[in-house]
Amino acid sequence: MNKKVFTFAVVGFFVWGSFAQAQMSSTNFKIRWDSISTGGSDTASSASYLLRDTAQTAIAGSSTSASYRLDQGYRSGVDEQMISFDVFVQDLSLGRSATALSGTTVSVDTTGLSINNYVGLVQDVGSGQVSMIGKIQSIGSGTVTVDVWKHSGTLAVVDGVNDSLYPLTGSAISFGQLSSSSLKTALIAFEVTSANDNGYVVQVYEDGNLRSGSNEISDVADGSVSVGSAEYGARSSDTSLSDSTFDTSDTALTSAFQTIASENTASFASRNFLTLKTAVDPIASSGSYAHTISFIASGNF
Ligand SMILES: [Ca+2]
Ligand SMILES: [Ca+2]
Ligand SMILES: [Ca+2]
Repeated sequence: MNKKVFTFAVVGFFVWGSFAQAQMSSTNFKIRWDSISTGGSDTASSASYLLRDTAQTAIAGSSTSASYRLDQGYRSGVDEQMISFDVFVQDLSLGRSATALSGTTVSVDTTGLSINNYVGLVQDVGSGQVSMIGKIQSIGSGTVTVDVWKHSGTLAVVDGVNDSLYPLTGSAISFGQLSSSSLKTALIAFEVTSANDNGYVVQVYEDGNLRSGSNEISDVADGSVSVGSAEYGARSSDTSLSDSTFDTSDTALTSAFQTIASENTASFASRNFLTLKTAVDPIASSGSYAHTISFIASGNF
């Protein structure tokens, strides 16, 4: 049986802005504008522009003391953040067996885990796996509790057999050795906060096929990366994509931008993940296969 060594480099693009001042938020909600305008529009837009205009309130402007600054009036002083984007990569070397799941609490070895780490919980690791991601809110004795699970419509079930929790704290993915009798998977998660009224889109592209010299692992073409076939592709947790097939099929990564997640409204801490899948056949050439995947988040205007 041929064994193949695969390594991947994954590069995330980060877009940052400063947070708005005039807002109230908690863990569960954010009020983006919390005063009443005397006129204007929240959502004036054309094909190219978005404008939040207002007729000014009677008492408006800025006043300061030694310790405080007060900006009065509807949207006064707002330095609006438009979009933030973070990418979280599964560290395959730090997986640990998950033995039970109750709501958002997983029974697991907590060694090396920290509050605010993003984690992936994977039921039945391999070709039929069911995955979900969350952000650790608390750590107990042999348990971690996440804020909320994001999945692709199916909640993972943990029976303690072949179920694992992985920190999403990697920067590159190393699948290790592949064989024609199994396939390997890896999660790349991302979180977007977008103030755009029309939401955002996340796209992916590759710098070329998964390759070792002149040898390549074929892009999946039949909608499913299968054990024993030399195929490589990915599936998104976003199940309602209108302009790609990542929501319904294992889909090839290409050098063109392809949509893997989107929202059509302003979104706060919106999460999704891509599941990479790779398999080899018995006659594939041995080697160290690699490529680079890039992600970009853009606002919809
Ligand atoms: Ca299981
Ligand atoms: Ca490709
Ligand atoms: Ca196939």
